[in-house]
Amino acid sequence: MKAYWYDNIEGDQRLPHDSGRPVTPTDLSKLGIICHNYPDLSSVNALAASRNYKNRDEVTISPTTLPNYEEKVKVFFHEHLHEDEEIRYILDGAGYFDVRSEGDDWIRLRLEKGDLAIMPAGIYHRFTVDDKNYTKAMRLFKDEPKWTPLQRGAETDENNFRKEYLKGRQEGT
Ligand code: KMT
Ligand code: NI
Repeated sequence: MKAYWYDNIEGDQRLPHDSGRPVTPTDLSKLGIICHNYPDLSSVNALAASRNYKNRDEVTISPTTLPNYEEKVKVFFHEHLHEDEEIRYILDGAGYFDVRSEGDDWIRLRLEKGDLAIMPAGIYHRFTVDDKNYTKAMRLFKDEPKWTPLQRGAETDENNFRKEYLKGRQEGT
């Protein structure tokens, strides 16, 4: 995993957009994000069990495996939140998760094979493949798959999961 401030330069979302300014794991933990590198599934299974995760699926994001590929790549990149914590484990390939900082700037996480990220409910984020157009990921859900993306807008700013997230970030919990 590599984390850095997004450069905010217009252009292909699949390019690195690395400003050259790094973000530390401590910065990420203040946002409620936890990252691990797990070379095999046994560690993922242990983590999922310890957090009471009951469901998972796998998605291969590539032009040959995902219908309407280009459309989906755009949709994943719309800024959104979920009302549930999400765990993503990269099984193969790589991808970028962009998350909003406290000051509402973008931080980019590059996740490669074996990288796992836990993102809190209510954090604004977006996802993209890189220029190799290949991300195979496991998506883990606490209960029923409830990972509906809620696109950012006036309504999501008032969402209770969003408010809880901001409260926790404030208190450092
Ligand atoms: C999300 O929540 O944005 C996603 O799950 C993106 C696809 S999984 C790599
Ligand atoms: Ni999401």
